[in-house]
Amino acid sequence: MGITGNTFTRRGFGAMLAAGLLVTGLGACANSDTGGDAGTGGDDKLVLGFSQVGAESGWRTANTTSVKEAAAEAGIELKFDDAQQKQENQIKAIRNFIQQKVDVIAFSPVVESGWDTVLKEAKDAGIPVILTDRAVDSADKSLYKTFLGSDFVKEGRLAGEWLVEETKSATGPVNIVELQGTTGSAPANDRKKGFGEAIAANPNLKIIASQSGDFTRAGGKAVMEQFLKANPKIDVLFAHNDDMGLGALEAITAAGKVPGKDIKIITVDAVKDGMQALADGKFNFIAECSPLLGPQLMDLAKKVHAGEEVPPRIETEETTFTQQTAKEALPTRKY
Ligand code: GZL
Repeated sequence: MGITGNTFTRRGFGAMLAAGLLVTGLGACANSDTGGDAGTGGDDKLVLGFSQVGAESGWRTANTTSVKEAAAEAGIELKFDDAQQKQENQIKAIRNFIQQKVDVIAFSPVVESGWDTVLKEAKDAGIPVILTDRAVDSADKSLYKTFLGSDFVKEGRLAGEWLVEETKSATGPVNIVELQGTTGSAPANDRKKGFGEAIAANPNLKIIASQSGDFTRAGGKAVMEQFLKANPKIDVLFAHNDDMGLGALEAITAAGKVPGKDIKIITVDAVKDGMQALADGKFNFIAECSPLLGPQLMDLAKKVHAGEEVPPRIETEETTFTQQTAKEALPTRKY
């Protein structure tokens, strides 16, 4: 049966893996003795291997909670791995899931490229793969069954469109600095694309600096400190997620500037801390990116395991928030 329903992080992974492989080996024999399908738990539970990006942001924490709670609710045995934002750890975890003969593999690819080899291994092992949250750039669409997540280009575009409207009466240059997400990741690539296309509508809007803060608060603070030192006139910050925006708040305040007024701040996600900053007037606009993918993922896992056809792409419903609508939404916010 293998490591049943336990979650394990990278730190304890080695010992757990050794123990797990031993138990799995025995379990596999037991499974083959019982004639059960490879990978199904002793009580015929669907076994889902999930490789998570890491724990880099409030969004990721909420996403992990959604996946774990939904697996428990669905009676699915979840094998969960935290890759600590390293692609090599995700590849190792996927290979471990293949070795354990799980029924379905799902993962949020930390970056878009470099997955074809391991996804081919899963396909050759007859294990269907579901992409959640982030996408891959594989040309071979047969390597995974479906993608469940957001339209990141749209999120960037909505952020840019708000700024175009907000600055339509500007008579001079509006200097923008951009905190990008993890280099090479789908959300970073696509949010940058959508935002850049939208602000082209107003020639006064100029991105004067753009650098990755890796989706973390510490990264956002460190890069914003550099931006502030190098650029005397910054009018707007576009951060690819709330957490980098929250880190940047510290740098902006330390530089004696008023966030939300001297420097307008636009972010993506709409997690609770970001919504609080928006309601408090420190942020100016947030494009939502829902982390609550767990229930849909479990439904998809059951369908692909049963061999049912599923749509190639399933996008989540999302909205945007201003300072006023954030105040209204906060009391009932789920994450
Ligand atoms: C987006 C997700 C991003 C979030 C960040 O779907 O991949 O990663 O926007 C998170 O907060 O770190």
